Amino acid sequence: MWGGRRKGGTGPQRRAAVIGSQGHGKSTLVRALSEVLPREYRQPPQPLGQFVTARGPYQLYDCLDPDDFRSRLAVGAGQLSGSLLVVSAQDGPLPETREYLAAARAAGVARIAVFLGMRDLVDDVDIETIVELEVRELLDEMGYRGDHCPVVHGSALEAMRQGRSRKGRRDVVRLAEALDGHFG
Ligand SMILES: Nc1nc2c(ncn2[C@@H]2O[C@H](COP(=O)(O)OP(=O)(O)O)[C@@H](O)[C@H]2O)c(=O)[nH]1
Ligand SMILES: [Mg+2]
Repeated sequence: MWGGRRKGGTGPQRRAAVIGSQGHGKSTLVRALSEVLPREYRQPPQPLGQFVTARGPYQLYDCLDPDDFRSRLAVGAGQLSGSLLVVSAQDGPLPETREYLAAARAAGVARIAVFLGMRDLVDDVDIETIVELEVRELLDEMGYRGDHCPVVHGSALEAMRQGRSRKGRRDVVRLAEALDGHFG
């Protein structure tokens, strides 16, 4: 009925905080995941921030700023499977990116997955490669093993604009697969 080719899993719910500098596309990515994945994984439409992957359901928490993240961590860091770090490929990591990672590290968040977004605004693939290296270096510096964290490139806006096209869906599905692989 829902048309997708993939089957949603029935494992336990995973929870992840969506972190990253203001304006880097966190809320847009949350919308794209909630919109694209139910169609892909043959699930009924889901509320904003929820979707189902091959392994099972997800609940995302879209953080407003590092203080909001810290207050969420204070009440439930142990309940998080990990954090999804959003970095604009156009701007690269900013001081607020670092502040979020420091807060995650301090609260004992074990796993970080990265979405390197806004690919549609970058016309030079070398820029994307350099920004990915910068993000991995920052992760290392902040105590996460940068070379072990998945980094998925894409554009949340394109995924929604082209929600029914293969190209638009591909990166969002890859991100879902990376979350399954990294967060368990
Ligand atoms: N071109 C482009 N714009 C984007 C993309 N993702 C988000 N934006 C825009 O960037 C701005 C900030 O996005 P938002 O999701 O609110 O960022 P947040 O502050 O991290 O939640 C908004 O105007 C979005 O429409 C993208 O992939 N491509
Ligand atoms: Mg936002």
